[in-house]
Amino acid sequence: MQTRTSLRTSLACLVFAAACLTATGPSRSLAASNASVAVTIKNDAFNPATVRIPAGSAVTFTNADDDPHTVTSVKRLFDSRGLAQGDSFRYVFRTPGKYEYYCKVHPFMRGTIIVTGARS
Ligand SMILES: [Cu+2]
Repeated sequence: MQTRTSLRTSLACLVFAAACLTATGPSRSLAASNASVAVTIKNDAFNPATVRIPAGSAVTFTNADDDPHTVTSVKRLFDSRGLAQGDSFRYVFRTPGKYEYYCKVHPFMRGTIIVTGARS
């Protein structure tokens, strides 16, 4: 019984050490590329209106209004189509650049995603 407990303790230490190594190791850029950012659509506005993310990140837009909204790229790179209240649209931005978008129902609603290059 005592042996089993100490084995479990050392196992926990191993897992913990592995977690630490992962956090501080070369996986930092991997974590960045897996980043996920949330934009909330509320009171006829995208919040935050400007988001800055490293390439490869996903942005999830969620409509919190009871009005329908869309998340539509000015350059037609993506289009959520109509989002009802509670609906989400997720898009992965793989290429650095400036992505402007708006809502087709309310064209005054505007937002920008700035995608930066991979960190060095
Ligand atoms: Cu709208």
